[in-house]
Amino acid sequence: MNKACSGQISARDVSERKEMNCGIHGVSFSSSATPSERRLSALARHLISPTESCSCSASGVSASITSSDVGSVFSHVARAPEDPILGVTVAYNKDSSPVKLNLGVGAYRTEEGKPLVLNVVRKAEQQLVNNRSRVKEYLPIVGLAEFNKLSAKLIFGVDSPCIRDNRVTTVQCLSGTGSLRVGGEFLTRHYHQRIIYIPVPTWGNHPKVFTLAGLSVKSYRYYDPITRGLDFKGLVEDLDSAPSGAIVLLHACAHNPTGVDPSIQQWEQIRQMIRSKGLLPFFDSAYQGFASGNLDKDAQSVRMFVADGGECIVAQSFAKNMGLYGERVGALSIVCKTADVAGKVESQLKLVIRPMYSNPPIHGASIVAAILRDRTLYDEWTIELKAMADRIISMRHQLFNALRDRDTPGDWSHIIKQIGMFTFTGLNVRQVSFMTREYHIYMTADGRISMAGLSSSTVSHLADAIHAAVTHVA
Ligand code: KET
Repeated sequence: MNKACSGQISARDVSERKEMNCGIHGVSFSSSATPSERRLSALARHLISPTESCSCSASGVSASITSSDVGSVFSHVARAPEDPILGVTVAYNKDSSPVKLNLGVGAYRTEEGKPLVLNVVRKAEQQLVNNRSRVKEYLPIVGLAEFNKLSAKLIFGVDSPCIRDNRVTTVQCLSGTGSLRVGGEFLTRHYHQRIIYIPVPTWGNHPKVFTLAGLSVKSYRYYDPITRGLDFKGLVEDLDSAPSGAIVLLHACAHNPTGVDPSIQQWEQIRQMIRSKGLLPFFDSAYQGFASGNLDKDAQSVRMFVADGGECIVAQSFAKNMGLYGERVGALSIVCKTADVAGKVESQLKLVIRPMYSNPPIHGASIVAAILRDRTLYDEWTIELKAMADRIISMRHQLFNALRDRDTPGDWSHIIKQIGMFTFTGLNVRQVSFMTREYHIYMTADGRISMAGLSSSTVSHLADAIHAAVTHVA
């Protein structure tokens, strides 16, 4: 079956396909095109991309017209493939096997394999319900003011110079994805350079979000599959040859999907290079607290770029670290040189948001604000967050030990070296589909597994599957 039809796209495919989908070759926009022309053109390419709009009937992906379609003005609409990450859950839900295991989406599960609502979230929600003075009025376009202030303090630090000098604007957005999209659209409208560099590999939605926001996506080397570590030399070379002013997307911590982060010394070198070349850093912070278990430590990369007085952009998500996935709560911060510029930037962010979704939802932001404002709840949150991070680390050790006990061919030490929610196993697309077919284990086709979906009772099943895959499938 065509991989694209199954929604399974490997890291290699992603890097090969970047030329088609991400504006690397031949699809760069001419600088004279208007933002809306660029967006429309990007959207058209996105929709007709040959690998994504295939017509193989075996997979049910077909543009052919059946009798019941006749007469519909939409009969020409081709069935789109499932999302490479969220589609894994769709396939998992259809599987009736009692041993099935979903290690696809990055969503935390308990030892019992159940989704977790943090205790502190339940307490905050109870407070909200008990408070009869709360109403359901629209929030302002930029969201809940207190949430914005507290989110900025969380990522930049309570004593951050950018907060003290009032030169950061923070707006509540629809989780991490919405923050990236609003940031992308703002840059398309108001920044002189439309090129954004994203790492290879990266979260699969990045190229789509930025392309549809009107930016032209290029890539920089990040991961070395041989060492299963950072390709620092490649990263430096690629950023060094980036045009002046180019935007650089950086994962603040717990890089997805590789689980490989630069060291502090490497971050410092990256910072110096970005500043000396006048590049614009755009941080995606979706896992603050999940890398080390410590919120401040996981914000260090971002804070280095704020401490030097330069400008940067940060998209924050509370999906993972507060377990608020479905509440869609996040924030976009733009750190500027002066308070005056920050004020003007905020006025333009409102013009991006208003026609997009008018204003953000109130509930999730109220939960976050209730937790961040109250010392006791905040402390409870950090304990629960650390427990989630620790359980994931324990899963890494259990899986590593299980493979060692089985004498599984290969070096699996990266399982315990990588950090954050995911292990980038190095399993290829054939081995992944073998594990799904034979063991009912679901994961993304690039070999990424969500360690948060694993528990002590399922480790041996996964280890058996990996062992069989590397032994029998090349
Ligand atoms: N950035 C990164 C790096 C990321 O991994 C995710 C989600 C997001 C942003 C967006 O999260 P949001 O829920 O919009 O706050 N990643 C997981 C879920 C997904 O793909 O939507 C994942 O990789 O499984």
